[in-house]
Amino acid sequence: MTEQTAPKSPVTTEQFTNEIKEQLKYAQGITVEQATDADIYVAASLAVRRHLVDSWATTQKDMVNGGTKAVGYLSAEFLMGKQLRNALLNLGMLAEFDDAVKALGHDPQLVVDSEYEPGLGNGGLGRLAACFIDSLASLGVPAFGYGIQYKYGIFKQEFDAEGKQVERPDYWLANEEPWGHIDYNRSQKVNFGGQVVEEDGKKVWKPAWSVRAVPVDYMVPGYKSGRVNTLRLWSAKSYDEFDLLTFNKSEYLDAVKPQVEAENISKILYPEDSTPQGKRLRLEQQYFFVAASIHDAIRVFYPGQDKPDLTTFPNKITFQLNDTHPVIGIPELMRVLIDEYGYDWDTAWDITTKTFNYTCHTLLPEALEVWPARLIGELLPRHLEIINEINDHFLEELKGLTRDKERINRMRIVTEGDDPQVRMAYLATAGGSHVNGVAELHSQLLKDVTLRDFSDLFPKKFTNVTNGVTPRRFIRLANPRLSNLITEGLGTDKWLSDLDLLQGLVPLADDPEFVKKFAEVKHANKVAFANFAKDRYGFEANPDTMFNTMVKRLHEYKRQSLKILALIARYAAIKNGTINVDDVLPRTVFFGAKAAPGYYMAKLTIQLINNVARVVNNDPDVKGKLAVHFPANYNVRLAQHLIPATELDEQISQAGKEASGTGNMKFALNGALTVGTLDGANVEIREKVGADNFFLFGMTVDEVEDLYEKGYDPAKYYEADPRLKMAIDMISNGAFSDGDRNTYAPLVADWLTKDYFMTLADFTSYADIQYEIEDLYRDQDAWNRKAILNVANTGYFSSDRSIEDYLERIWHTGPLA
Ligand code: 26W
Repeated sequence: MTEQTAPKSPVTTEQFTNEIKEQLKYAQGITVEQATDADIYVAASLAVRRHLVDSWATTQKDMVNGGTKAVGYLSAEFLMGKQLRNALLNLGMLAEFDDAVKALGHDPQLVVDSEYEPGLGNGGLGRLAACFIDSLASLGVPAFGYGIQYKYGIFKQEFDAEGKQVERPDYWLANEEPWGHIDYNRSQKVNFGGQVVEEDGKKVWKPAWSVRAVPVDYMVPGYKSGRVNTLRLWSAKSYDEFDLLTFNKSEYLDAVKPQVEAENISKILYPEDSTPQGKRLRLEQQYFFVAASIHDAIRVFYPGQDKPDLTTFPNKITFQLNDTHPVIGIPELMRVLIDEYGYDWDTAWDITTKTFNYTCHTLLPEALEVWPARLIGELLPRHLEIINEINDHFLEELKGLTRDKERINRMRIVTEGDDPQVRMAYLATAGGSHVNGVAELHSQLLKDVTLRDFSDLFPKKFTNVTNGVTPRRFIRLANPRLSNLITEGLGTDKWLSDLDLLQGLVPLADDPEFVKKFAEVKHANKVAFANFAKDRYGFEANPDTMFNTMVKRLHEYKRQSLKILALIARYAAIKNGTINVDDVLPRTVFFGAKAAPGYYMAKLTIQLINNVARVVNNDPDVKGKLAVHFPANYNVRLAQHLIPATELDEQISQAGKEASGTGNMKFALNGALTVGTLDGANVEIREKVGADNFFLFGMTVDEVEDLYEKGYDPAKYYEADPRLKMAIDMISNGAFSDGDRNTYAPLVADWLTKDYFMTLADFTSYADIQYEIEDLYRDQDAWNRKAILNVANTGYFSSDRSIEDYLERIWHTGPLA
């Protein structure tokens, strides 16, 4: 007997079928006979939404009337993934949906597939925000996600005939979008530019132009909590519909110019992941959504009050800054309190520092945002004044804490000189109560290196919250076969809201019957992925080979090149007989990665991977032994298909560079083994699953540091390992560029002379561990046993646990009564 605690559907199949028909008829004006899959998708979504509305309203009412502090998660990115099945799961309506859609003569899978995935994020940081709002709702904590409804999300990736990345616009809003509710009556005015003048001894900002921020609300249903929170994404609209005066002069394009410019603000998501461009429009975006959100929170929590007592603001809401992107919120709240509500500096500062907290998501120095003061002054002159004043007060405070002048100087929020810069991470650290990193190692490095001066003087501000992922989307929805097996093994489905229960699977790793079932699930997932890939991308993947995956943004520090070099070395070894063909363990390698459009080396690496795939897959000498596939446009949907089918997962960044990683958690929870370095959350994953159940290789953070100090010479490693030499020589000799020796010359030159992330230094240990991996894989029972132990021991990486840590360590609030 298995205990079923999943929510019970509020409707029967028959009722739901009728609701879909109603929507088709009254909202869409379409008959059942005319309806396409996409029409059914819209109708079903609208029908599902109606079942959430009551809980949504109660949640908001209880939030405002009750005494529970809410969380405002401020994030420039929310990478939500598709909505329909997630809502169905949380309502307990998955089966009713399938049956209703079939009754209407459609295939449920095709209906679900017609949803267009909103790509409102770049990668880890955006997806984490989506997992967090799912967990907040599931834990019943009142929360708002606040962000931007970009008209164009992350670009659609295609490959041209040469294997180069081509970016295409992702105009997701050109499709029917039943989830967002646009609420013109709750819009906010956001001002820009102009000057600050003094009137009656008071500073008054006289802005030059304004934009209307219109909220688009998405319901965020909790799993089993009965709560529905709000994701409020702001869309920019112009106030000047158009300028009649200009229009009369029949200069039509000039007439609509202000409108076009205002609406540009929410037009496109910046595709740079880690290298800030310092672009004016990006700062406009940041201020736009943060200013609208702060005003919105005041409206929500002090309804109808002209003179609210904002000293209570930090008891109403706590704002989490998702990286530095929303940090302009700190001077904005100061400005609102001082200029709009008349508080003095100290009171305003007290309220502000109690309200904000900051999460850092990187270790790369170049990823820490720094804005030229000049630019801030042009766009937000009053904010620049306030930032300078914060800087002055802060320097005074520091003088009381230390006599070390150099240290004080290093900690300046605004740098000195002709072209002063505002360091947003420092502003966030000074202007909030807590700073956290996203994995143990990362938080430690923040304290020891990146924000060392701050952690020395304000040790209590610093804490860690290790990332997590939502088990609803990434196990239950992505991997129903494994979910059913887990429920069967544990005798309950409670694990979906208490992921530590997975521990109960530990003894089953030694139960041959369970191991067999687990192996069957994995194989079925591989077959399913092969079918999906054939259908969607047109390639054949053999499910009887090892499925080995590396999916993440393309970045040098993540070291896709380490994987590709090892792969080429293996290919060469098979071809020239260094390894006997019969001894080769058949492997299928999958890559998924987008590169920032301006990131030359990353794009060249993509081209190399595609061309290695072309050569390898067409070479009869390695047929059946080695295959490489690079499906374009890796996104949440592809993740949901590929992760459950993966057996070996790659987390091979240079130690000390990946803040956490969250893909690593998704893979372990879906029963893949990881080959990885001691970096980010890999460290904790390995601790939880046990060193025997994780393939560790490469240098540690300290070893990396030592090698830099000693002076790193990558060419030495090239000479020392013939496998590496062979791989690099093949690339330079044109083996993957039809004989052209120039194509990859920049990559080769970089490896041999700079190799900033020490790919070559880690090559030997990476190539060697492959033998261990393959030996284990030959013993399928032993492999699966370890895979089960990975599933059983990674319940800690539920985003529910991350949110509980935030509640306890940072937010000091909890579920609604
Ligand atoms: C353009 C400026 C910029 C700077 C930094 C854009 C984006 C960033 C992000 C911080 C990059 C990012 O997504 N970081 C990732 O955050 C994940 C969630 O915490 C971690 O798991 C990843 O290790 C980290 O790279």
